[in-house]
Amino acid sequence: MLEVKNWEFFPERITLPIIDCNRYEYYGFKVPDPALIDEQMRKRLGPYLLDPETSFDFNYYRQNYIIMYLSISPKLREGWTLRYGLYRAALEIAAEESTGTWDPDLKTLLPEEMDENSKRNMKKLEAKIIGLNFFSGMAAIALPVEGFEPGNIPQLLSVIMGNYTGMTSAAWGVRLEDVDFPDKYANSFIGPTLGNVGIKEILGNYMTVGTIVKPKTGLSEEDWAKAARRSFEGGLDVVKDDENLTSQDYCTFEKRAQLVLNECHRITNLTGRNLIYVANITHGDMDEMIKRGELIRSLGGNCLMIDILATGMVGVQTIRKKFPHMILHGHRAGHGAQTIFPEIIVDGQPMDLRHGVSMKVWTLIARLGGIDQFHIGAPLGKMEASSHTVLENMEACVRPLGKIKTMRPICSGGLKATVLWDVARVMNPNSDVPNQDIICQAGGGTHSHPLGTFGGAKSMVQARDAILKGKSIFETISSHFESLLAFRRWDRAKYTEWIKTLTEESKIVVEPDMRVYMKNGEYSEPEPPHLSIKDAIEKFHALAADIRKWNPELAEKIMDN
Ligand code: CAP
Ligand code: MG
Repeated sequence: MLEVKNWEFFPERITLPIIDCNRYEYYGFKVPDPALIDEQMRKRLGPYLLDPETSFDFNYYRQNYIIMYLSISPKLREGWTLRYGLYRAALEIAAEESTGTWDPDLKTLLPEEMDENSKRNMKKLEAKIIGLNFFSGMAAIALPVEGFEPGNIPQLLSVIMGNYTGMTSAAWGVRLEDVDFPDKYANSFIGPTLGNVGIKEILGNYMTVGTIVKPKTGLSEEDWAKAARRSFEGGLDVVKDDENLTSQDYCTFEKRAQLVLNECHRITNLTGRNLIYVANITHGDMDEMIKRGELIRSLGGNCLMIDILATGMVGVQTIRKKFPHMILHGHRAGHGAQTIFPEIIVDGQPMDLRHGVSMKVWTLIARLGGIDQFHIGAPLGKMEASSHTVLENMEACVRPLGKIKTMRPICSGGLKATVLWDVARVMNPNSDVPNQDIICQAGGGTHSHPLGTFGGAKSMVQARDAILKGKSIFETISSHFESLLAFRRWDRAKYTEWIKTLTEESKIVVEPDMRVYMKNGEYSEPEPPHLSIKDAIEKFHALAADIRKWNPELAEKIMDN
């Protein structure tokens, strides 16, 4: 039997809209009533209460404090109301993450012994509870920006994802939902140096399509480079190392990089296209990471990848500083251990065990750290439970953040050509116009295509180009064999719908397109021919059975007499 102990569930779950907004207002915060605080609590935690004499101005806090928006399941003691427990937990967190500790009545130095600087600082550095919402169980805790070292992400994380996350004396579950950074603090970071705009200048102003070479482990350097070549020749803009491939004996970094970048240069010369090889320089030794970055740069590469959670932000910040002209690709492997909480149902009611850190916050951290393109999850993929979290992450890629540039969002994980129309549409929360300001990557969706890597790459590019030109799925299936096969394998429903639209007059393509993809999709050789259905069946026998099954009327006309 499921038993959930000591976890307070709050009836309301507030989800912010996908726009930059006043988070304090949208989360429904109110300055809490000081009457809720008893004398005992005031004595212990009084410094972290807002001064009731001063009127509250959110903008002042917004520009001078780092504001954490936390969901809290407070630990309650006998006789405490939920309100009291929430307020107390928030105050305990404020004390822990600023000037206090579990017994904040510190006597390290008596006031008369303390110098004027310490006295002033103690006052200035107090965190404040600026808002509570008793329906959603949330607290807005403002931490004075002076408590943070400019440009130091690990120090930032040691506070905003700090001790409080495990302080079970105050709360059982606590989740950092969002953060506001004052502009002056955000501006102390380098941020993306190319960012979304810089990447588009390299690749063009449309959806970027790419792949992760699969299988994840096992290919030799030569075979890896062969897969990369086929992917690039098929038309993909980006080919990347998988997150767990660095420099193992079976596929060393140096040899792989040399072979792949040779292919890149050859294909660029041939096609006029700019290409990106995403080289995974993740390592436990900073010197080695820098060495690998320098190798890529010396080989004419333009992109370095870091598994940001595994490596840590020291790695990201250092590489950002050392390689200002290269694209930094951020992989988020391992984020789920912090960002995903289990969904449980108690008495038919879904309950939120909110704990950890939202992916949106990690997206902001990656951006401050200097990542140019970042994995944010994908609608219709294998990783995300909801498209909404992907959109939230996208918002964090682009929301105003001082002078920090915007990051290019990467949708990846379980994608294939067949879903790109929907992905592009879902990724624009404001209208039906597809959002092409994204990178879509398909590993399995490229290399498991019935025609192999080259055909898989073609199918991705066909989808991308169709979306760009406003071409429908059915038109695309009819005019490209790679797309037809992709739908036949991965979206039977759409494929059968298409079969039903075929008539005696239809013309379709059932021959692979073997042409190397040229700049702007302009080929010198002719495209594979459009054939009548009768002729198409002769070339692609499986089509006959499909038509018999789903379009018997047509089958009767063209096959059965
Ligand atoms: C995708 C991928 C990426 C995921 C990570 C993988 O491969 O290479 O690491 O995209 O997820 O190993 O799963 P497939 P996310 O295309 O074969 O799924 O982007 O959500 O961080
Ligand atoms: Mg991967």
